[in-house]
Amino acid sequence: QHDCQVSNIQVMQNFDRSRYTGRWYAVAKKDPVGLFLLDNVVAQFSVDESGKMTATAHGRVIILNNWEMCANMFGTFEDTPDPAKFKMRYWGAASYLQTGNDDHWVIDTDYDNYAIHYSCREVDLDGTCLDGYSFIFSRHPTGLRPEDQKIVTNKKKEICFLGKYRRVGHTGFCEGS
Ligand code: FEN
Repeated sequence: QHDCQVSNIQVMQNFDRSRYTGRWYAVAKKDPVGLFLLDNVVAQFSVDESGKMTATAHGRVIILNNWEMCANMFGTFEDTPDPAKFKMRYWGAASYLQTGNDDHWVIDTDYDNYAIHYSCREVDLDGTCLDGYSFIFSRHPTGLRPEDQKIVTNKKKEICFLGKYRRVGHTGFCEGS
């Protein structure tokens, strides 16, 4: 499972969505092609009374005329036969924000410290990912614990995104939004 085939990527076994709820700070991200969130990305996952997963996320964006904004995004998740693989519909609170329908896979998490998310938007003819994005999340705004860093590095390798991540800064720009 190191051939970079999207169909061979291993996801979290026995994913427990209720343990995944709450606040996650993005500490690193691999960007997709096109518009995205720049930094200050924080996600909040919930599970409603019927068991459906939903999430909100915010992050800094720069819109036309170099205007800095905080993008407030919403996502609803459709279950699939694999408990760690979802389809996510997302949209923004503001009309200029893009909407979409992406895969949302949880690659690995210990629920209490780190999580690795993966989304491939376009699979190439050879079965590898041509356009995708990924977030490394931490429960701690200060970043990953040293003991989680090697786990995360290994998973970045397995999903073939090693070397494609950028640190996500947290300056408080989106605090209270
Ligand atoms: C995720 C998990 C929690 C819920 C959600 C997530 C995904 C968020 C996405 C955000 C996309 C943002 C875009 C911004 C945009 C995985 C964290 C929902 C996929 C597309 C601009 C920038 C500049 C401009 C217009 C719009 O549209 N940005 O002029």
